[in-house]
Order: sequence, then C-alpha cells, then structure tokens
Amino acid sequence: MSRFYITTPIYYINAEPHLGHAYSTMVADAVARAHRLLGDDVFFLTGTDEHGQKVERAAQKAGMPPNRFADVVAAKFRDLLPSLHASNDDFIRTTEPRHHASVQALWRRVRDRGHIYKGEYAGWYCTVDEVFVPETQLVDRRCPICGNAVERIAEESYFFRLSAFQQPLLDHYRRHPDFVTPTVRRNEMMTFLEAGLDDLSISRTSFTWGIPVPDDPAHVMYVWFDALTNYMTAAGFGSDDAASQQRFARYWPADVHLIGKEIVRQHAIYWPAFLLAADLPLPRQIVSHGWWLMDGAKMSKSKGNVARPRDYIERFGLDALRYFVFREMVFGQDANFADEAILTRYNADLANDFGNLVSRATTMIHRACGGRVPAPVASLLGRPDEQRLQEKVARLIAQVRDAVTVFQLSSALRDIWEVIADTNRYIVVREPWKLAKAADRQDELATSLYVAADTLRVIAELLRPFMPATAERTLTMLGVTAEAASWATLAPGTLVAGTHLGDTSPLFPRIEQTVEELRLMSNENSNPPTVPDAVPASPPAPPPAVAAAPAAAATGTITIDDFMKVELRIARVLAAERVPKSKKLLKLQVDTGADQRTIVAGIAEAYEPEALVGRTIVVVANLQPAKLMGVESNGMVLAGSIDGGPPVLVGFDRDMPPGARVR
Ligand code: ME8
Repeated sequence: MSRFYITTPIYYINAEPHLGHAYSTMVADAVARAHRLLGDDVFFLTGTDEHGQKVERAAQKAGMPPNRFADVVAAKFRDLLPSLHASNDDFIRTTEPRHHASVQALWRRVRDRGHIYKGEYAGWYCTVDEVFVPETQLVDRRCPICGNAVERIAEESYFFRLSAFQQPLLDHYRRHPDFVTPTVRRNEMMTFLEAGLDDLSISRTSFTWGIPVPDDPAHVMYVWFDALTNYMTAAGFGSDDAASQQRFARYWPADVHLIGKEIVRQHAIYWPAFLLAADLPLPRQIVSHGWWLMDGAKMSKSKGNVARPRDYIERFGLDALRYFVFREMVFGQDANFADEAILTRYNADLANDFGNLVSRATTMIHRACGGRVPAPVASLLGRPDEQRLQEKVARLIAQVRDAVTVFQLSSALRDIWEVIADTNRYIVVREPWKLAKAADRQDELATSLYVAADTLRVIAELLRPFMPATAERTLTMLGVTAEAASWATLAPGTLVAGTHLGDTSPLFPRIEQTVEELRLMSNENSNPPTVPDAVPASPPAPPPAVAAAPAAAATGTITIDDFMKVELRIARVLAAERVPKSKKLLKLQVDTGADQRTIVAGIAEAYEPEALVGRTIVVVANLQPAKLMGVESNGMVLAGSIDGGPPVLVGFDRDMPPGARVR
C-alpha cells in the first residue's frame, strides 16, 4: 500500500472562509478520496495560519487579544470542513504547541548548518500577503500581488541565505520536471531562479504575534517560515515521542502541496530552500490552481468580493457546489463564479442528465422487475449497443482514475457525463417502457435494464471522490452497499443480478426559480454574517445573496464618475402592499418625478405598508429590473441597518419633491 500525503494551504484567519478557500479544500478532498479508493494510505491535512502582522492588526481592530481572536476565527475554518464533506485527517493551527516546537526545531537545524545570519532589513513590506517587496517590483508604491499599499520597514532582522540555494534549486527543478505544475508556474519559477536570489529576511522585531526565534526572543519568525513548516509539524516533525518520529518517517516528504497560484514562490522556492538548508527531503510536488473570479477580479477577503460557500450549499446542496467548482474550473486556469452558471449546470447536468437517469432506471426496475436487478441474457449483451456502452464504461474507469490523480477533475467529470449521455441514449434506443408491455421481449427488457443499472453503478462509484453523498445515495438506490469502498475491482458487468434495490428518491429536483428568486429566498432565510460579530475589522461580509459585489479598484476607492453612474432620486410612495408568501418583501408603487413604477423592497419586517403611503424615500432609479418572488422590481429603496438589524429608511429633515437627485 503506498502512502499519499496531500496538503492544502493553511488559511489566514483575518476573515471568514470564502469559496476560494473552500475550493482548495474540496479539490484536495477529491484527490485524497480518489487515492483512498485506489488503496493508498492517505494523509490529508488542512488548517489555519494564525501568526503575523495582518492577524495581529485584525485582532487589535476587533478589540481582542490575538490568541482569543485566533480561537474564534480558526473555529470558523474548522467548522466549515464537515459541511464541505472534507475528509481531512488532521487540522493544524500554527498556534498549537506542537507547531511551535517544530518551527523552532527547523530554525535550529537551518541555523546550526550556517544558513542564518543577523543583519538589518530596510525595505517594503506588504502586510496583506505578508511578503517583502523589492523596490523594483512596486506598482505605484503598492504590492504587485494584491494592490494594497506597502509599508516601509527598517529593523534588525535574521536573514536566510536564500542566495546560496539558487543552483541547488535549479538542479532540483531539472532533475524533477514535475516538481512544480502546471508548466506555466514551473516556467515562472525557473525564470525567477535564473535571475538570482536575494537573501530573505526571516524575522521581525516590530510586532510580537509570532513564534519567537530560538535564543533571541526579541525576534519573531517571519510568518512564512512559520507557516510552511506546518506541513512537517502535522507529519510529526519536532516531536520527541517515538510515535511522531515514526509518523514523520512514514509521511514525510509530502506528495502534494496543493495551493493557489499566488503563493507558488513561497512553496516552490522558499520552502524547498529551507528544507535543503536543513538537510530534509523536499515535497514531491507543488500543484497550483487558478483563481475564482467575481466579475473579472480575484475573489478575495481584502476586496470583499467573496461568495460564501454556505449560501450555495443551502441553495443547491453541497454536491451540486462540488460538482460545479470541479467541472467549471479547468485546473490551473482562472474561472468566473456566476450564479447563472451554477443554476444552469444544476438543472442541465444534475437534474436532467444524471438525476433523471437514475430515477428512470431504478423506477423501471421497481415496476417491471419487482425491485430486483434483472439478469441479463449473454447473447443480448453481445449486441453492438450493449458492447459499445460497456467498452466505454471500462475505458471511463481508467480515464477517471488517471485524470483525478493528476488533478484534472474537470475532464474526469466531462468524461463521466459523456457516459451518462450515452446511457440516456441507450435507454431511448432500447425503450424498456415498451419492452415491459411485450411478453415476448422480457429478455430484452431484462438486459437493457441490467446494462443501465450496471453502468449507473460504475458511474456512482466513480463519482465518490467528487460527490460523496450523491454517490452513496445512488448506490443505495441501486441496492449496492460496499463494506469498504474501493476502485480496485471496479468493472462493468459486475453488478450482481438479483440485487434488491433501495427506495428511489429524487437526487436533484429541478430548480424552477430564477437566480434572482433564489437570492431572495436566501435573503429571507439567511443568518447574519458570522465572523464580523467577532471581528468587526474584517471587510464587510457580502450580502447573503450570491450577487458578485463589484470589484473594488485596487485602491478600494471609486471615482466621482463611478459614483455618478448611480442615479439616486427622491421618490414618493403612492401605494404599498405585502408580496404574497414573503416575510420581508413589500411591493411599492412610487412616483420618481419622471415616472411611476413598481419597486420591491425588503422592508416588510420593519414597516407596515399603510404607514409608507405618502412617504418620501430615496431610490436607485437606474438599476436593471429584477424579478423578486415573481414581481418585477424597477429600482431599489435605500435604507440603513445596524449589523444586519431591521432596515431604517433613508429620509430628509424637510419635505423634498419627487425627482430631485441625491448625491
Ligand atoms: O495565502 N480562488 O492564506 P490565504 C481560488 N496563509 N482559490 C483561492 C482564492 C480564489 N479567489 N482565494 C483564496 C495564505 N484561495 C497563507 C498560506 S500556506 C503555508 C500559507 C485559496 O488565507 C488558494 O488556495 O490567503 C490560496 O492559495 C489560499 O486560499 C490562500 O489563502
């Protein structure tokens, strides 16, 4: 049994997790699950990166000591894992004593081998990415990675002799062409390496929230030296007990560090250099994926344009979210996260193609074969349609196995859905519903339903890493209960005739609502955002609706022209009524000075409709119309609210006529 150790990045805890973090975790989970199905001894690690200036400042703003702050926010990351069905074997926090010991042990090893010296660092630092930025790379005095302002620092610092590792790293890259994937990232790193490396400042004295440097506690370690070491800590490094040491011998080096493309340099240059300096084995592979974008900008907590995984899980179910992110993002490239795309994939791929196939096949077996998988007739299995499908299924097993182990989740799912389409076509061609009525064609009926059920069973087994709950439910409907799930013996034609089917229930009921209606329903059900309770300093949580918040410019400000695009006008309420079946919505008829129109506003919990008639309000007059609970809304009413509490309408201290512009 070979072992497979896979890690996600450990996430900063300055804000609550968003879909980008969830994506990395779900991808690592799918690959870990696939390796388990292949019989590997898997160790899957994720966790939180809790030290550094960014977190220290976030804690200060939240008015909490950093350790307490860390406990609160790290819990948000940990608590998300079960709702993603993450099958991680460990969750590491860099504030744990085991990590403290491990980082100090690594520091000593590197220092004792002569690769650390004391000097003075003077230069620029980006607190958002926690990186030193060379003057030549600044863009308008801003960080080239995230666009945030950098800070000038000048302080005594320990340096790591990174420059000494240029050649050893180049040699390693040449000896291991797959060390960094995809190739585009490898090439970037090779170019970076070939240009030569400066020594790296690896300690700070201007703040204290970090792991102290051994024998010089005025310094805390550079957060990346601390963070990267987590991968070894969890494998047992730095511990004196024999069990940990055995574990380290078994699981280190890691097979894959899965990361986003913005942190390749830290993983593919700094980390292997630290390990070379410490005389420890290097991870086998650094695999990086692209970014989820919202309206063309990277989804990120510093911009606040984030999607919350829980909103999507609530609306579509976890497996639909998992399917969407795996299918939609070609691994390594960026992809846009759009509600319309999820809804379309849900209804087309999941409800129509897959869900209907499962329910059609199992329902027919219940009706026509007394709920037991019928026995196929060998001669009929030899017909071209049956042969073709079974050959395709056999190929599919190999394709999926190969694709998933090299992170090509999108192509694996595409191949699975091709066979789903083939199976749907096969059923249409064989027309079992007609065969069921012909007493002399029962052999054909049995064979066609067997082939459909057998194919579905393989498909469900192959879906295990991607959509674990759906796979289980499908297998239960087919009557297959595996003691230990495994891909070892998976092959077409192995479903046992006579198997008793479980009850059929719809897997993905079609969603008839529009995207706007879905957003609104989650508005109605949503809880107030969580992290900001404890962390007022974090960027404002996005509205629970899925709408992408507009990407803020890199500076976080907008021009006056941007602002003037929003046409705010005074309007008078002419009539108001509740929207049927909605707790929150009122339908208002308003006079905007230029016209009379309907606007739907989420203020029903705070205002009685009758009390609004005649009242002056402020509306966004040039908003695209949207349907909310079936009512077309032509604008938006402005209101304030305290921490997501009841809305309070914007008003004036004297009477104002409808039509006047607000600016
Ligand atoms: O960088 N699209 O933590 P972090 C896809 N603590 N993935 C995204 C994403 C997006 N828009 N946004 C974030 C750190 N991610 C360090 C890592 S590791 C020793 C230390 C994912 O909270 C992606 O995996 O900023 C990215 O690398 C990671 O979250 C960054 O998380």
